Amino acid sequence: MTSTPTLYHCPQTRGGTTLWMNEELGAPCSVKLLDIKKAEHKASDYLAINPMGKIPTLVHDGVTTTEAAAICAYLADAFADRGLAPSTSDAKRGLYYRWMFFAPSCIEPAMLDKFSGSERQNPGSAGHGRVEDVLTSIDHALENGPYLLGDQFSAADIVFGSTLNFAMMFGAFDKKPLYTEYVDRLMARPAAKTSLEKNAAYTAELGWE
Ligand SMILES: N[C@@H](CCC(=O)N[C@@H](CS)C(=O)NCC(=O)O)C(=O)O
Repeated sequence: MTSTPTLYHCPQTRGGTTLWMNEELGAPCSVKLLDIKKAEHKASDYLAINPMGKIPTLVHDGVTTTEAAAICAYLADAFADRGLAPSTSDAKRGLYYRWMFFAPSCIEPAMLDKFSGSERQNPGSAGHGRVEDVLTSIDHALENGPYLLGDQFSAADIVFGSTLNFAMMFGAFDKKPLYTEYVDRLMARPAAKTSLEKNAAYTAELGWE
């Protein structure tokens, strides 16, 4: 590790997932706050590193990583001594990747389908298929808890849990006890609480309240 990673963040965005990840690691990243309400994420200097103009973004040693799941996966490996990812020689690494990437590739689009109330014309051609199959898969992921990897908490829980939490918070998915108990377990973690407190402080700093 040759330099401090910079995490571009804004409260009330998916940046909350990566802020929580940063806290689980002992806050090794320098957080750079962007005000989405002032369109700072669409300024030319930010678009130069992330042409999507979206938050979060991580810059480390001159390399830019975008996508909350990719940032969490990258940070888990960059700070491997914190034990938030199974090692590359551990077969559980497959399970870790599976649920880490299931969140943005299946849970998120299923959540959007539920929001829009629109069924896919051809679920076979959509990567996330049918919403009911995504929900069945979430049950399958959680049934051998307390975490996705059993007893081992990992960065996959941060990504998967944050996405599931959003889906319930915004009313896309029903608050089934299996889901709420899992999310409550995650949110009780000291790092999750600290990230929420920091987000509240950032919100005040931006003058949003
Ligand atoms: N695929 C991205 C999505 C990031 C994203 O959509 N961020 C939203 C906030 S939650 C954003 O920056 N929206 C501002 C915009 O698109 O103008 C990820 O997973 O990180």
